[in-house]
Amino acid sequence: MKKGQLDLFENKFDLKDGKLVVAHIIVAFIALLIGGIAGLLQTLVKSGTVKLPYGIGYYELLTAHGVLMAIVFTTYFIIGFLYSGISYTLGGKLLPIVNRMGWLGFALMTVGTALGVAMVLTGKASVLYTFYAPMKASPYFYIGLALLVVGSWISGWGIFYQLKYWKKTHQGKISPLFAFMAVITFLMWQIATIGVAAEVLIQLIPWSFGWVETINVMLSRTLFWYFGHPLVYFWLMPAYMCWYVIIPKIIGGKIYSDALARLSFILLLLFSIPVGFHHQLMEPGISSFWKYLQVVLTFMVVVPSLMTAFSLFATFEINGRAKGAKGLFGWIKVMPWKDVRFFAPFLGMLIFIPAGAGGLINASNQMNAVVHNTLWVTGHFHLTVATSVALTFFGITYWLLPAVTGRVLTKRMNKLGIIQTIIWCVGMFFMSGAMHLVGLFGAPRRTAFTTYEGNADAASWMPYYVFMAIGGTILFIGVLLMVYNVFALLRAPKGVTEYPIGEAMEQAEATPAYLDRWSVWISLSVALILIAYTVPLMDMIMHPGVGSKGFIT
Ligand code: HAS
Ligand code: HEM
Ligand code: CU
Repeated sequence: MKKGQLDLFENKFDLKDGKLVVAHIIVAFIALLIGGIAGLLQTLVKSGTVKLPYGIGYYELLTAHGVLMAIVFTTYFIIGFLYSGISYTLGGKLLPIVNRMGWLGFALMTVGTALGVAMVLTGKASVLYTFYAPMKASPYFYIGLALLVVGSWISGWGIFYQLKYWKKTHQGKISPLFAFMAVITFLMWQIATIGVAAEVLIQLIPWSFGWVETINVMLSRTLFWYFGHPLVYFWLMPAYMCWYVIIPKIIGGKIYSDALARLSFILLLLFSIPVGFHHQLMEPGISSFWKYLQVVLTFMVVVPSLMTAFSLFATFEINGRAKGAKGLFGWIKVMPWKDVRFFAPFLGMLIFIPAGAGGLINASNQMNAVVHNTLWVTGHFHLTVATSVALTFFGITYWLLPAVTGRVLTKRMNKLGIIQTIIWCVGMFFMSGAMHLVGLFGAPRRTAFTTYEGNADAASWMPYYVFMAIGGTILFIGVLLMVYNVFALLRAPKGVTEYPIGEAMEQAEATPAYLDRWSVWISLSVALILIAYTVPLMDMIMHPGVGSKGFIT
C-alpha cells in the first residue's frame, strides 16, 4: 500500500474533503424539501382540493418544483457524491487545489441558485424548468442559471485534474472504475452544457434585457434539448455508478465485469447527446429525416442500459450461487433485504424496468403523438428521475454521510431508511400510476385545476387527479422523513464507516487499455453530434422565420 492511499477496510475518509461533500448534500436536501412542498401543492391544486393563496401562480409553483428537484437537488447531490468517490479512489484525498476548486464551484453554484430561486419565488421567472422561449423571465433568472452551470464546470474540471494527477503518478495503470465513470459523466456534462450556455448567453439574456426584440424560438428549443436529454443521463449515470461499483460491495459480491461497465459508460457518452430531437418529434421546423436519425440514435442509447441490466443480474446471480442459492431466482433469497444501502437502490433498479419501457414508448414517433405533453410523460419521469435515481441517491446517503463525517449508520436509522423507501414506492405507485393512466386519456401536463367548462372528458380525469393527490401526500411524508434522516445521520454516533467500493471478479477478463483512451471517445462523440445536428441547426439559423416577442405568464 502506497503512502497517501487508503486501505479499503479501514476507512479513513479525509474529513476535510468530507466537509465539501456534506455541504453539497445539505443543499441538495434543502432543495428536496422546498421542491417537495411545491410538488404536494401541485397535486392538491390539480385535484381541486386547494386554491393557491397570496396570488401565487401555478406556473410559479411548478417552476420552483422543476428547478429545485430536477436541477438543484440532482446537481448538488451528484457533485457531492462524485467528489467523495474521487477523493477515496484517487489517492485517498483531494489535491488541495481540487478541494479549492470544489469549494469555488459550490460557491458559484450557490450564488446562482439563490438568484434563480429568488426570481422564481418572487414570480419573476414563471417559465418552468425548461424555460422555453417565448416565455420570458427576468434576466437575473438566466444569469443565475449561467452561474450554476459555470460553477458545475469548475467542479468538473477539479475531477479531471485529480485524475490527470493520478495518471501521472500511476503510469501505465488503468484508472479506478469509479473515477473513470465520474470523468465520463462530467465529460458528457461539459459537452452537453455548451448547448444551454449558448442558448442562455446568446439568445435569452440579450432578449430578456431588451437589447434585441425577438427570439428564434425553434433554435432556442433545439439548443435546450441538445442539453436537456443528456441532462437526464447526467442524473442517471451517478445512479449507475452506485449500481455497478457500490452495490456489489454492499451485497458481499463482486463487479461482474470492469470492462463491460466501462464500455457501457462510453456508449452513454457517445449516444446520450445527439438525441435531443426525441423531445421535439411533434415540432414543425425539423425535417423528418433528422428526427428519424436521432430516434435511431435514441434506440442506440438504450443498449448501455440493457447492458447494465444484464450486468446487474449477473452480479446478483453469481453472488447468490456463491452463497449456495439454487435455481433461476434462488439469488433473491440471499440478498440483504434489511440493509437500506441495498434496499433503496434495488427498488430503484426494479422500478427502472417499467420506467425505461415507458421511455421506449415515448421515443416511438407514432406513440409519441399520443403521449406528448400529457401527464403520461410526467408519470415517466417521476419513475425515472424521481424514483430510480432519487431512491438510489437516498440509498447512497445512508452510508455516504456517515463515511465522510466519521460516524456510523445505526440500526434505528437503517430501519427508518427502509420505511422511507417503502413510503416513497407506495406514494409513487399512486401518483405516477395515475399520471400514466390519465395521460393516456389525454389529460395535459402543466395545467392547474380546470373543468374545461364542464367538458365530460375532463370530468372523467378527476378521479385520477385525486389518486395523484393521495400519492403526492404520501410522497411528501417520504420527503419529510428523508430530510429528517439526513439531519439525524449528521448527528449519528462517531465511528468508522466503510466507503463501499466493489472489486471486479477474479475470473473477469482484464480491462483493455483502449477503453481508457479518452481522445478517441471524445472525438467520436463530437463526430456523432456534428452528424446529428449540423444540418438542422444551420437550417434554423439560415431560415429563422419571424422571431417572437416575449410573453410573461
Ligand atoms: Fe425519458 C421525456 C425517452 C430514460 C427523464 N424523460 C423525459 C422527461 C424527463 C425524462 C425528465 O423519446 C421530460 C422532459 C420534459 O420536461 O419534457 N427516456 C426515454 C428513453 C429512455 C429514457 C428511450 N428519461 C430516461 C431517464 C430519465 C428520463 C433515465 C431520468 C433519469 N423520455 C423519452 C422521450 C421523452 C422523454 C422520447 C419525450 C416525451 C415527450 O413527448 O415529451 C431510455 O434511456 C430508457 C432505457 C432503460 C431501460 C431499462 C433498463 C433496466 C435496468 C434495470 C435492471 C434491474 C435489475 C433489478 C437488475 C431499457 C437497467 C431486477 C430485479 C428483479 C427482481 C427483476
Ligand atoms: C412535475 C408532484 C417529486 C421532478 C410534477 C407534477 C406533479 C409533481 C403533480 C406535474 C404538474 C403538472 O404537470 O401540472 C411531485 C410530488 C413529489 C415530486 C408530490 C414528491 C413529494 C419530484 C422529484 C423530482 C421531480 C423527486 C426530481 C428529482 C419533476 C419535474 C416536473 C415535475 C422535472 C416537471 C415540471 C414541468 O413540467 O415543468 N411533480 N413531484 N418531482 N416533477 Fe415532481
Ligand atoms: Cu430524452
